[in-house]
Amino acid sequence: MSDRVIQAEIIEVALPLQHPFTTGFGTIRERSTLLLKLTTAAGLVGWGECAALTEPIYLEECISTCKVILQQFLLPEIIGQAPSPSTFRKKTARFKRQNLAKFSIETALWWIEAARTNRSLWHILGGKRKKVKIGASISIQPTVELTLQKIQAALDQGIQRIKIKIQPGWDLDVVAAIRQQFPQILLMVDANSSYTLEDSQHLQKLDTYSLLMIEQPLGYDDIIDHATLQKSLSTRVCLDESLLTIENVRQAIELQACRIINVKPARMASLLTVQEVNTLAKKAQLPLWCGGMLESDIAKCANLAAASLSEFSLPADISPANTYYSSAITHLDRDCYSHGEYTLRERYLPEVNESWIQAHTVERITLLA
Ligand code: OSB
Ligand code: MG
Repeated sequence: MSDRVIQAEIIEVALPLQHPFTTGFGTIRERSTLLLKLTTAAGLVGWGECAALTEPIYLEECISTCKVILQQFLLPEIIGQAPSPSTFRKKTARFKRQNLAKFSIETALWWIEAARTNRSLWHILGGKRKKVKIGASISIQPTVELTLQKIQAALDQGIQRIKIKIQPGWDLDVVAAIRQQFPQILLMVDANSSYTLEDSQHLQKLDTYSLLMIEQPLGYDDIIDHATLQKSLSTRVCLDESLLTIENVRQAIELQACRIINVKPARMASLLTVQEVNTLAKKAQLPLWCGGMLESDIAKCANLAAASLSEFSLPADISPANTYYSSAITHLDRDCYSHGEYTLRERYLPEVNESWIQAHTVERITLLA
């Protein structure tokens, strides 16, 4: 690409979250997200999204730190230039982590390339899957009864895998109740780092419920204790928070710290890294699936691209917008979603509703070449 980026806009938008979302790391009451709009000299536009939450409770990045990192360090590397995603990854490798912020720019660069060639993000990434099945991620509810109702509602909408959030005090009883009412469903739990190795015996009790996996039970930056825990469980451990780089993934595989991986493209900083994870997972015969962060449609397009790769065999946390929000930025769901799955066409980029963005904007920062 020789078409230079001449303008970058960081747009903080308040997403219309319908219900608080409670997990082992805390409660998300309001969800803002950072959208990134890049414009080239030829007038092409690329959209990206930084999935950081308002507070640094999932990983260390949050909306306010990402604004600073984008303005001071990452965007100056591309403004006035025409980098490819791989040049961008190389140029910014010296900045430690900042994966969610980096990913927003990389997505926008892929988006520009998709717009230039009139293809979809998943098509330019080389994904072969034509359909992506989705699962539901059900946050910690006030009661078991409400959890059962939410699961029934998701199943009624064609969703084929249920994930519930667990934490100490909200685990065995709720799982037992779900299994009693829904003996056959694909069921998994996500602890978001709320246990320690001392809870091993307690977590072993989950082994009797035929769970698809237990996601991130231990420390958010741990691999070693997860390897110890995995040896004591028949349920597969899945890592999320701990895997930020291709080296993390290789080490987790070598240490047998997990038997499934939740790939969040934003957490890995790059769709190129996601491709590399796909290659490693294929060699190790480790199933992958695409996770989510309550993102808007912009990030969902990048996540769908990841989920189209060969090893992403399990349902994704890529929910239709109305699962969490009262309205959406594009018509992605109308165009591609039906009854528990997305259909991936070769030529499709959603049109971004800029008046929706305008109406939900909290702050807009413009950088010019
Ligand atoms: O751990 O997968 C997680 C949401 C925010 C932060 C972390 C996680 C989640 C979810 C929601 O589980 C998944 C989704 O976007 O549907
Ligand atoms: Mg998770």
